[in-house]
Amino acid sequence: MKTIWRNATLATLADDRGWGLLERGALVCERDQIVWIGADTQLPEGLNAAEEHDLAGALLTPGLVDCHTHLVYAGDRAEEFELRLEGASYEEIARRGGGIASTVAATRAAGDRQLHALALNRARALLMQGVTTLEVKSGYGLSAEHEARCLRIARRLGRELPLTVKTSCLAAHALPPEFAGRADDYIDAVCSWLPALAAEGLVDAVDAFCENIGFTTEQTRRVFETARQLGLPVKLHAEQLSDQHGAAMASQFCALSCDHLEYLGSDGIAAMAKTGTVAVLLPAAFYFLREKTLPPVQALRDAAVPIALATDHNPGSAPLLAPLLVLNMACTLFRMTPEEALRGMTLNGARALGLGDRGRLAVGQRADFVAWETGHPRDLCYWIGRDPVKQVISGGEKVE
Ligand code: DI6
Ligand code: FE
Repeated sequence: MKTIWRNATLATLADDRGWGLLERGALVCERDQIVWIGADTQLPEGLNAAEEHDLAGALLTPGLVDCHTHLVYAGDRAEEFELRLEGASYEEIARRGGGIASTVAATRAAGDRQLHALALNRARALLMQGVTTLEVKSGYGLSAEHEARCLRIARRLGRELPLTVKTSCLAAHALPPEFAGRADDYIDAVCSWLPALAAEGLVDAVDAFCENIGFTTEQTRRVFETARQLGLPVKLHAEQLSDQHGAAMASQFCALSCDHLEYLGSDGIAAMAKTGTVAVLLPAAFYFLREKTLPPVQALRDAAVPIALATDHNPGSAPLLAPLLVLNMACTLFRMTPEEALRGMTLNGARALGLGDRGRLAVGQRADFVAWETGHPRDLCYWIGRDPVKQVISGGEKVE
């Protein structure tokens, strides 16, 4: 069954550079694939399409790929946000049971239905804003049982909503209270949980938080060795608050991506360039934590490291469900060009998830795209708080 989408300005991102603009363009889909793309006037005859949609001059881009989110959690940290503005330090808040630990406690205490409903609402909000591929991390369960529960919920989202969900196991996110003072024992435990989680099909990639306040490079390496034995790809929260040389270590495991990277040094950049590891930048966390050190965008460009962008949605450092705002922040805060920003949340976001079948409008690509009520793709990075989505199309079908 073929479907025609016509009378649109296509931003294909099909070439290495440029928007790949095609005015008065059209595309033809068969099931969940793009099978033809070109000028509206050149649509092949006798297509015998089941449906034809006139997009009335809308802009058409690839569906957005949000390649880094922590979507499954209960509770929020608004009180902590307020306390900090009233002068409380991060340590004081942690001593009162705040920080990641409070989200872990709230997540463990939440019922299955509630935890699922919360995540489903968040995923739906992203979908309605153009996200057709979504990565979801665990990392607020921090026990075999609770990590599995969070990953099962993430999987369910992909079955219940018309979007693709890729899961990452981030059990090595923080030290749970029952392992206080025993980080190495906790890493042993994480390594022992991974085979069963993988066998249940819950893990598309393994992630870790390599940081002063997270896990050391050596502890992270042990988690990655287990991932490698299981044939699972890895990604890493690296160099967010300090340079731990995590990106260089992760590159030894041919990591799909290294994420955050404000403190990334030249060793990490060279290593990532060699292995084709994607740099995932997260301007919302940079903004919310009021970071001062910028990620080395120009050095990443110079080394031809692909740059992706994501929301990093989480209750502690990025409580936002606004993908286009992230594009704007990447331009204003990181001085990325609008084209780099959109490529970052489409093509390069897909690469960060190991997906080569999406992120561009081209024959053979998955039929995930968004029709926007605007004339030029740079507009998506420019307006703040406007909702230009006209229609989301996922796997060749309209999202209602
Ligand atoms: N880096 C972050 O910014 C989030 N996790 C991480 O590894 C913060 C998570 C939180 O504060 O709940
Ligand atoms: Fe994160």
